[in-house]
Amino acid sequence: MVLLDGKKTANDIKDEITLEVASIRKNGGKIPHLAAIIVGSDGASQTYVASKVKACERVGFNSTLIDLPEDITEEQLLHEIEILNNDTDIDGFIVQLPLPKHIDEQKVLMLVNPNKDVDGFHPTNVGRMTLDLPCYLPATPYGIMELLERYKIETSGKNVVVLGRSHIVGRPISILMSQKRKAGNATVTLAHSRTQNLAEVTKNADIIIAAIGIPDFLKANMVKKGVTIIDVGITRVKDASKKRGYRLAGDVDFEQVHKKAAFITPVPGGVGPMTIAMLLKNTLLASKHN
Ligand code: L34
Repeated sequence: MVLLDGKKTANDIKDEITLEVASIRKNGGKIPHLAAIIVGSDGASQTYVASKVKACERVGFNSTLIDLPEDITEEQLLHEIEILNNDTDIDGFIVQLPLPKHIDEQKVLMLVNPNKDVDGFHPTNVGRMTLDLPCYLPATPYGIMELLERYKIETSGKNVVVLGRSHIVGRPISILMSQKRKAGNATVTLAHSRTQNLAEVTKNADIIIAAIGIPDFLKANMVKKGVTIIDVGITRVKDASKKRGYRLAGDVDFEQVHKKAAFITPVPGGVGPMTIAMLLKNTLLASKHN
């Protein structure tokens, strides 16, 4: 079993970006600038956004954090987005999800200028991705592709089963891995809550990407020997024995499944750090284009 070390791979990518930023700086170019909007005080979201800001500092990017209260109106949030769209120093920005229930997520994401949409969530970028056109790829799927590529895991002609059809992971990764591209050319099955005989489907998979948000869902009897496992799940589960009062649980029962896997990502230290590294990559791209 080989552990797919997302933390190390993300650090390698950050080192590559750091070198590029140093050379941009030396040549008097524009320093990439990422902005992040966070609404409310959800603990996990605060942690992820703080990591994004810290990652910017590490590679030498400028960053701006816009921390808005839970009860902000949709109109006020839309106004903040317009400000970022019009700020010529900001190369790219994200609106951390989820948003409070009273705010229409699609309305918010659709207002983001597609050229600054480094999360790749705007319909223009989703459409361009689907049509194999240049675009910003959503960071988590992009991170998964990069991890598969850097560990030289064969995907061409392989059976890939994606668990979950979310807009930010399941749907886009199923599209990307079916495309003619690096870490692509796979035969993809997108399984979800209505899938029947799921264990039969997953047992046939060479690669399983689990992104449903149910702790320890994937068990050893659902996979074949030699499978590659990408665990996207990251749920905070109450655990009184931990200092923080919770543990981080993936969608995969790691203790069982790792014994049958050829490659597997840990949680934490797998897909999470890759998400952040690829956001930086998109921001660098944006700063070159804009
Ligand atoms: N707009 N919303 C927008 N863009 C995104 O790309 C995200 N996502 C997901 C949630 N909402 C979003 C993230 O940033 C998930 N996500 C994310 C980012 C980083 C990490 C996990 C999820 C991460 O750093 N995980 C660490 C552990 C962090 C902890 O201690 O909680 C890990 O090692 O997995």
